[in-house]
Amino acid sequence: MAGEPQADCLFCKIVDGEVPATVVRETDHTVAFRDINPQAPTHVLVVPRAHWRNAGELAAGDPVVAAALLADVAAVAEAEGLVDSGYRTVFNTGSGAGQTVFHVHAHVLGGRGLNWPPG
Ligand code: IU
Repeated sequence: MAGEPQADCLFCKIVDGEVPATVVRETDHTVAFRDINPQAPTHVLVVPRAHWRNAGELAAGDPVVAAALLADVAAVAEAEGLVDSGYRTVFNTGSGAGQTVFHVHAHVLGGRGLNWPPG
């Protein structure tokens, strides 16, 4: 069921501390940790503690947590010193767009020039 922990979900396990990660920020609603395969000098993932498959399902199912997650993206960017240089926030949605972990996560990327359009 949406919002419930999923036994086979990697990010549920990171939220629970069952799988280690380099956590940079935690709130009641969210956890932020460094991506294991960074695509930029700073690459942090921000996830809700609750399991939702993608950003749309989170926003529809729990808009308070969706808003908290976006606020945490800004807080991570501030803490990582990315505000002046700029940063990118990405939600890959669906395998065709590169989503590989089906627990919604915001990628926060910065610390280098970022081209547009993305690949
Ligand atoms: P995606 O948008 O679902 O493709 O992003 C999943 C990310 O999770 C991806 O950038 C991976 O490098 C990252 N990741 C991780 O940080 N730790 C892990 O143990 C695994 C994947 I597996």
